Amino acid sequence: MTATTETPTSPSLAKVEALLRRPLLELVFEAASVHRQHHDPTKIQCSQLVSIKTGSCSEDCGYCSQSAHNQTAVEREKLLSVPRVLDEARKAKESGASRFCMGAAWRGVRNGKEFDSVLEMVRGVKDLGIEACVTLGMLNKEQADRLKEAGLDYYNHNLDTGRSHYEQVVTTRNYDDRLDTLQTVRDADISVCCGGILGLGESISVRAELLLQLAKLTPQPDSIPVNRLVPVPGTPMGDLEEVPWQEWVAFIAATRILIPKTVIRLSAGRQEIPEAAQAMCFLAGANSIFVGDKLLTTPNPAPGTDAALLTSLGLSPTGE
Ligand code: SAM
Ligand code: DTB
Ligand code: SF4
Repeated sequence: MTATTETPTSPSLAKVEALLRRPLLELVFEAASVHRQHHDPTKIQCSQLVSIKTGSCSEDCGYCSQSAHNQTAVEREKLLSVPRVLDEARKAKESGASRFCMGAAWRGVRNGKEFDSVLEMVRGVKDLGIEACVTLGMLNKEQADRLKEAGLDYYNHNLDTGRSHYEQVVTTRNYDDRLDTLQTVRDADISVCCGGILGLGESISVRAELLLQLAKLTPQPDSIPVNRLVPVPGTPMGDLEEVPWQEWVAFIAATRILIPKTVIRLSAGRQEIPEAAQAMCFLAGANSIFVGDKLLTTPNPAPGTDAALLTSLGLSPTGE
């Protein structure tokens, strides 16, 4: 094989873009077939999020309610206490979540009391018998090793968009910073959760770049959250045009075809699309959601509404 030979995991950018532009139902049909070869199509993995440290982040991400560069209604809060977080984790487990994800509005991890508390939170979540995930920004090898030692299962660190569009979204870090952190996480033998956001003013070609980048990560991400921008007043991206749900479905379907084994999370933005559109996302290969009525700072569908939706579609949470 030559270096230019295509493999199922490294098509050309043009091929990925063509996939995203295929007639939607054709694309979904193929994705649904691939999905069934690798996953139980009746199961949905449910993760619950909590913001353990909210607001006043030094990064300038144009979509984010928590950046100190953006004037939003989000009030800054210091790191939540360990007992408070573990109480939330207990409730999440009781309501059926199999993973508890803790997010901090940090540029990166700094050694000290706060990181020690996060390690204690990870240990506490693991003691409850559910999976633990954190998203803390950049981190170094020693910090990744300490998280692994505490029992961390997943580290979430998103690429957000294609490389060529990155500077339009954030300027206080670059794409390679993100890739370096992902490598550090992988080297520590922690599962990688890495995805992006649709609706940051990107073209279909930029979406293809993101997807190709995700497909090229070695190994491919264990989990891929696909967010649809939740527009936040006071952010530079707060009044961008909404992404039609059909494009969310197409991105999920193309992800399923190119990265067959990953778990695809229908993430932020679910509340804003019709339930029938969510059903199509599940058909196209999405097999994970965030549950609980709040994401980090923005609303998510109510637990009762989600439970009814899953039941009506013949889906059930993994572990049931
Ligand atoms: N500070 C850490 C970082 O950026 O990696 C962790 C927290 S950050 C809020 C986690 C992810 O949430 C971001 O990478 C982004 O993909 C997603 N996110 C943040 N604000 C969003 C919004 N308004 N709509 C959709 N996704 C959003
Ligand atoms: C991810 O990809 N989506 C989650 C999680 N990883 C941390 C965050 C969504 C945030 C949505 C905006 C908010 O609630 O502030
Ligand atoms: Fe900070 Fe993360 Fe928000 Fe960017 S996305 S401003 S790094 S909290």
